[in-house]
Amino acid sequence: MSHTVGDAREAIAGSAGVLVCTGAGMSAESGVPTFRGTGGLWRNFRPEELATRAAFDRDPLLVWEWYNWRRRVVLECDPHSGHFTIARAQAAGRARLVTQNVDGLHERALEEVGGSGGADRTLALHGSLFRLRCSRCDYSRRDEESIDTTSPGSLPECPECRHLLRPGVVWYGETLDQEVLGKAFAWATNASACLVVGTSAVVEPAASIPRLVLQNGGAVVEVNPERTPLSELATVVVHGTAAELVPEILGEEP
Ligand code: BJW
Ligand code: ZN
Repeated sequence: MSHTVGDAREAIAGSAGVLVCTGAGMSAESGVPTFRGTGGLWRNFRPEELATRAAFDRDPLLVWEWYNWRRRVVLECDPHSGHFTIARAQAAGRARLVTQNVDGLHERALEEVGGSGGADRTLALHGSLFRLRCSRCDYSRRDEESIDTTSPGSLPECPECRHLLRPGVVWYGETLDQEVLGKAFAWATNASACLVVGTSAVVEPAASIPRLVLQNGGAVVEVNPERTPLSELATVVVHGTAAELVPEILGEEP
């Protein structure tokens, strides 16, 4: 069943705050390819073939080439009106954000709206494209520079233990940061309204977050041009895109 923007606004309006959950579709209109859409392939590899520890151990150069390309693509993209609407709601204390995205566009939108109080209202479940971390020890750092992928020997090394640095993201089969995940589950348990934008809702444990909201009596509004496994459970489903619908649903003006 599909609903109207009015239904969505109403489901969220009665709530003191809203939990916003976003996936790759949130950034599609900024120009960032999604994972499972048509633009998700790089050199004919599926993300599941590259976003794993086994792929990195087998061929770190190939995996770094993919991440280098993605970092370059993202650095040329900008947040859109949907990111800014969410950022303003965070800065005003009206929204908390849990994102699966590693592109940093939410964080950039929040900075641009001057939302210093909003940073503790953002959880990035799957890490960041712009963080490097050691494949062996706890070392990590922020980094936006291009990675030298000329040869395996040119890849970045850990200054502490000399093992390879890897992208600071969560790959398939890896556990999420337990503190971050625990906080996300706590926010979901206490949320009376949740807006889910641009996720295929298949990757766990992120996909469980809106289900937890529903189990605790909260309303879930889904925004997506396509149906997902969440669609049959959600309170309100609005078909359309993030840049078009998020400002209409979450914006201050009706
Ligand atoms: C628009 C739009 C527009 C388009 N506007 N919308 C329980 C059951 C079954 C399996 C598992 C399970 N628990 C764990 C697993 C295994 C696995 C998993 O979930 N697999 C499923 C595929 C079945 N999960 C894990 O491995 C997780 N780890 C874990 O649970 O550890 C414990 C454990 C380990 C081992 C076994 C069991 C437990 C970790 C998951 C980490 C995911 N990592 C990635 C890569 C991150 C790094 C990187 O970016 O390189 O995260 S995978 C990729 O998928 C990325 C994304 O964040 C994530 C979700 O994708 P998302 O955001 O939903 O994007 P898409 O492309 O799928 O969808 C886009 C949507 O947007 C579509 O619906 C479009 O229609 C829509 N859209 N344009 C609005 N303009
Ligand atoms: Zn190290």
